[in-house]
Amino acid sequence: MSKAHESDAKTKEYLERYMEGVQKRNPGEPEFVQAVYEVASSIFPYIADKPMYHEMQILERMAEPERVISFRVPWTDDKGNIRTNRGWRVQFNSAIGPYKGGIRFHPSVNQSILKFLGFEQTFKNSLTGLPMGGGKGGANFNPKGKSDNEVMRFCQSFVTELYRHIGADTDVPAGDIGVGGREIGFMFGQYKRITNEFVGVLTGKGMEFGGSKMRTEATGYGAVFFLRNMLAQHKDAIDGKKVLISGSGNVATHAAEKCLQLGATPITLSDSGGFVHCADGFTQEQVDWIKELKGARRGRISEAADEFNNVTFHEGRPWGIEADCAIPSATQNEVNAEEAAVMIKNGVMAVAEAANMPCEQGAVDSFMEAGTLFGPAKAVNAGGVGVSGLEMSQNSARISWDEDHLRKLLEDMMRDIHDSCVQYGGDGDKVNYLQGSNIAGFVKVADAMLSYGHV
Ligand code: NDP
Ligand code: 2IT
Repeated sequence: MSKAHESDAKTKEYLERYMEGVQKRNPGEPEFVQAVYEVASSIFPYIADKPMYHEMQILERMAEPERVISFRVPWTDDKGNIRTNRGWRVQFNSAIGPYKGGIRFHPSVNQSILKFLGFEQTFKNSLTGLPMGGGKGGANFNPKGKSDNEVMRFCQSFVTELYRHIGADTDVPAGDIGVGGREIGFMFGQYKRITNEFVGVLTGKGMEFGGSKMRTEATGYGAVFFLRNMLAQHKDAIDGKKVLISGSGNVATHAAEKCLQLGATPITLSDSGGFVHCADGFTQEQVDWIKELKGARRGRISEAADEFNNVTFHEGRPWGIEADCAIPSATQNEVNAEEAAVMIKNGVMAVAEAANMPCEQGAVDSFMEAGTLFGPAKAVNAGGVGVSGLEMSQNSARISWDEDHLRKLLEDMMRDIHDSCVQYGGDGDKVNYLQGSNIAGFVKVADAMLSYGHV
């Protein structure tokens, strides 16, 4: 066996042994194990000749959250019934800054999902270049069908426990699925009331109380900037590309909007009931209508097909429609290996993950094997938390920057993240963004952990 083969075999053996340990220590947490595998499979080859990271057990420590807080959230519905949900905050890694990451309200939320999201967030936040650690929180609360007052009472009860664990220099939550401007307002109001402090403890706030311009748009816009940068790196352009988008929430609608601004054609959007297809490409007016439908009106995406003659509704997911690019923007594991094969066959040449871990491992493997340009979530959707970091800076300095300045900072940040991926993943015709983003995110956190000793 040659020296190179021997070392590859050893790396594979280390990875397998490591994953056995992760699996054993986290029973019943498949999403978390999936997220750790995705990162570890890039990092083990990278650290094969860097014994310090092994000796200091950096990857073992990184896969263990610093703290998981789980708590009861009692609230009263409009009929006077007492309801009980479970809330969590996973404070994953504070090596490079206060814990930072969103809060998700969805009936599917559990510890595995929040640990996967908190783990991913650690590397994503590192990629932004800003001093933010990784965290995530949420509750198995279903906001669908609840009145504004019910949502307010839930948010107040949630923060009545959460407030003691967060703080502007400790842990700064934001939105995620099911948590937008309305929920952040209720949570910030309750935090301020309990603590008697007006500080930047949450991001995604309203403009009247310390929010940042461009935060609402940042994730979707940033994802499309990243897609444009991937295409440009490979001597192609986004202009004229037909794009499949899933989801119809904050991320998906702003991704569609930025596609339109850059000359691309978004042809699908979806929700948990199915997808809508517009072969002509959605117009800005249609995207605005869908924003309102899925935002303030809290309706179903199928209603778009009733409203517009050139829009059709279909059950299932949009991945069977022919297109050039795809931006999955709904939720985790929404693209499987079979769907990836269909997309590849149909000519999809670039996939940018705007949701967190939307592609199953089998789908990721298929895209990598087929040579599809594949932008992983931690790089593609980092613009959201990136502008959250800028909201924290503005809050600390008690200033607010104008929209043009923030738009430029977002665009520059997405370019720098792209360049970091190229630096660590780019020795061939095609950049390996998976490897690039994992290694670039890892190095800063790992080196900070090395400096701290055994903590
Ligand atoms: P929203 O709550 O605004 O929208 C979520 C969208 O995804 C809705 O269309 C929803 O449909 C759909 N969806 C949610 N769960 C499922 C499911 N199980 N199956 C099918 N469709 C589903 O969330 P965001 O747009 O904020 O978040 C979307 C993704 O982007 C998530 O993965 C999130 O973690 C990620 N993300 C968000 C950031 C942000 O700044 N908001 C930043 C970085 C990543 P329905 O209405 O039927 O529930
Ligand atoms: O997944 C994510 O990066 C987010 N939901 C945004 C987190 C944030 O703190 O803005």
